[in-house]
Amino acid sequence: MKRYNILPLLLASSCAALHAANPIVTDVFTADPAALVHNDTVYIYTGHDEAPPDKAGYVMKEWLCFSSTDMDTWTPHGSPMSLKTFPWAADSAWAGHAVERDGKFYWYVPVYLGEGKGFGIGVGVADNPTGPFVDAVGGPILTSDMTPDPVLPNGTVVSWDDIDPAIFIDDDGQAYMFWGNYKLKYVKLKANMTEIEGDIEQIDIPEFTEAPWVHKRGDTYYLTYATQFPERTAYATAKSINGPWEVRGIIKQLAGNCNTNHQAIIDFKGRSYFIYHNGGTPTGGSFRRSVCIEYLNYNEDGTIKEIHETLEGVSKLE
Ligand code: FUB
Repeated sequence: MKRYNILPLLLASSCAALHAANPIVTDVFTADPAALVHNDTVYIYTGHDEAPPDKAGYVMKEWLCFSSTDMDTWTPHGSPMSLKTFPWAADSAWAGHAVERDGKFYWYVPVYLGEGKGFGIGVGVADNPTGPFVDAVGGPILTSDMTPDPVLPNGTVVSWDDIDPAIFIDDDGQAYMFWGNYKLKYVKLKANMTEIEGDIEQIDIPEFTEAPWVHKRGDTYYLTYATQFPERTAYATAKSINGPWEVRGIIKQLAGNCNTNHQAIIDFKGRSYFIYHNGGTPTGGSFRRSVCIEYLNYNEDGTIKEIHETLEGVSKLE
């Protein structure tokens, strides 16, 4: 497989590259992928970067959905959820995560709540994976005042710490929400999936930045996350969802032309996939991102092999 660090230059200099599998969508900017497998179909839920090329900041007002049965052809399903779905949200349709439970689809998203209120997490609900989703609660299920704002070594107060929800449903049916920026937190969800239950716990992961994702393989829990800034992807493992988590190292280096990485991990038809974003289109960048896919492979001892960004991405499934 080809490896690269300067994807935009490669794309700009090669017509063939424009037809490569990565990024998987090139007519709109897609960021912060979450993925869900349902009825032999992969659904990818993304944010929608709409910043103009000269703007150094996110412009994100809605979320997008795409599906595929072969990991190659991606069908767009438009925007099944946006800031308008949550009238109490002020701005910032950032990184969400959709899951299925008892025939309903729940899409958890962080949004900016307004001046002095930081970020909170809302949840949309739908009867099918492509929506349309409606506000399940009529307000956030988690607000910034439920957690202390972390303070960076330089004194900056992280008012945006309540972002990037990742949902994990354990084998016993208990659902958990992990989230955070700078400090990682988790809490149980009630069976209705729209209320938190019990205490919010903090997990001390050195150099945790954001973008948690939890999955399980055998009896091992894997927590992948963005570390440092610009971001690499690292992971930790545990034998219980409540930890302790052992940091296992970096599995993916910096994203091409982008300071964030935001991964999702799924198994589909016998292979594991690592879904992330970079700034890999000719006019892309940190605020104009694009979703890509690579294989995720494990060593025999269960550790994750290093992942490299490629233009080819993954093969079409027959
Ligand atoms: O897209 C906005 C923010 O950038 C997300 O919430 C983070 O994960 C990072 O990708």
